[in-house]
Amino acid sequence: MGVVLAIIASFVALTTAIVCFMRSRRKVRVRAVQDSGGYQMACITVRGRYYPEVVEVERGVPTRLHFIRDEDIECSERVIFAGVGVDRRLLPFQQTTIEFVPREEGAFLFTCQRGVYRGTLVVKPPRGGRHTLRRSVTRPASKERPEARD
Ligand SMILES: [Cu+2]
Repeated sequence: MGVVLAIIASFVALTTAIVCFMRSRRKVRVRAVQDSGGYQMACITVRGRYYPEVVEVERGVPTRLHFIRDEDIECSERVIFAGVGVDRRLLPFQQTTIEFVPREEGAFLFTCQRGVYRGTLVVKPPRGGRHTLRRSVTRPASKERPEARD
């Protein structure tokens, strides 16, 4: 009986450990928001890592990423967006704004100079573009035949 309880207890402990580990590995993802100047913007805190780690932006929209470097360890001195052609110095305990226009869709890694801190810039299709076009094409057809699936 004691052995069975011990097995159950260790199973529960192991499951809890796995769940905690998975949770800690889960990446925090945000979508850039529109600022008053017509830019899409997101704030990224730099302290031991990038937070959030995944930033979604829309292709073709001028972008401002505000990096708030909340530390002075050498590791996070630069942020490099290899796919976007951005390499910038981040001053300690200050906000550095990086501006660019994402031209290509896809996922682009951004890292510190040694690749220890890693984030992902996800460039998505413009919201008004492709979707609107697709909808305007399918709408008249589905009106004629309401039972048709699109
Ligand atoms: Cu580093």
